[in-house]
Amino acid sequence: MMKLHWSPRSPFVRKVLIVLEETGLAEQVERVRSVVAMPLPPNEAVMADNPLGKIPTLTTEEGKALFDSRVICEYLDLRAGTALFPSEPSARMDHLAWQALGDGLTDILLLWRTELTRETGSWEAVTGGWQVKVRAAMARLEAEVPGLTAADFGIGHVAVICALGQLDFRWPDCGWRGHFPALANWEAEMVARPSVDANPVVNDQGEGENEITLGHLSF
Ligand SMILES: N[C@@H](CCC(=O)N[C@@H](CS)C(=O)NCC(=O)O)C(=O)O
Repeated sequence: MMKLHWSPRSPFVRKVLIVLEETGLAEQVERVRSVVAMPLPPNEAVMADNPLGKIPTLTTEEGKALFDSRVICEYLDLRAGTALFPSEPSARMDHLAWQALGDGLTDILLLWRTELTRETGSWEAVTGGWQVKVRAAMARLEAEVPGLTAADFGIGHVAVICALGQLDFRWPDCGWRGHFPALANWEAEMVARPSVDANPVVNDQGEGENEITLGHLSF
């Protein structure tokens, strides 16, 4: 069995879970619930497999530890012989670019949330910059919808879905759908896909903690 350090709250783990479903490899992975967060001391069990202490981290049957989500997803795609990372150069670059945009947006959302929980208050100059970048990233995604719609399902779609899922999870009232209607329609189609539907974000800890971020992100 492969082993996956995972959490049902993590957008980057969610990429791997969707890819496991798409590749038919889900049954070959033992999931280990691993709690990590930037303000917490590094998780020793994760550190034993990944010196960066981040999830997802996957260990193969041969004991090789793979990270990060991009590497794990490509490994699973290669192993299964699927084409979530297409080999045709133009389609491949499209998907890698969408993945970079989706992952980059997710990175900002995770950092922002961490900054908002800082006891001494958040660094307004930094969060102000993130606000501008999140708006710009969402506008770019709205413009990418025709391309996303025309392309075969792949890693780019997975990364963008997980970024939007993180936005909904931590900023449920930000109202992005009203500002980016094409993206909202596209996302509604994507969440009906069985691999995505089977892997929603689940908050298994921290009831009520969303209140921390309400009102800080707007479009
Ligand atoms: N680039 C990484 C990012 C992974 C990441 O940031 N994971 C978060 C959880 S969603 C994490 O492990 N945070 C704890 C930390 O950064 O110490 C990937 O694609 O897997």
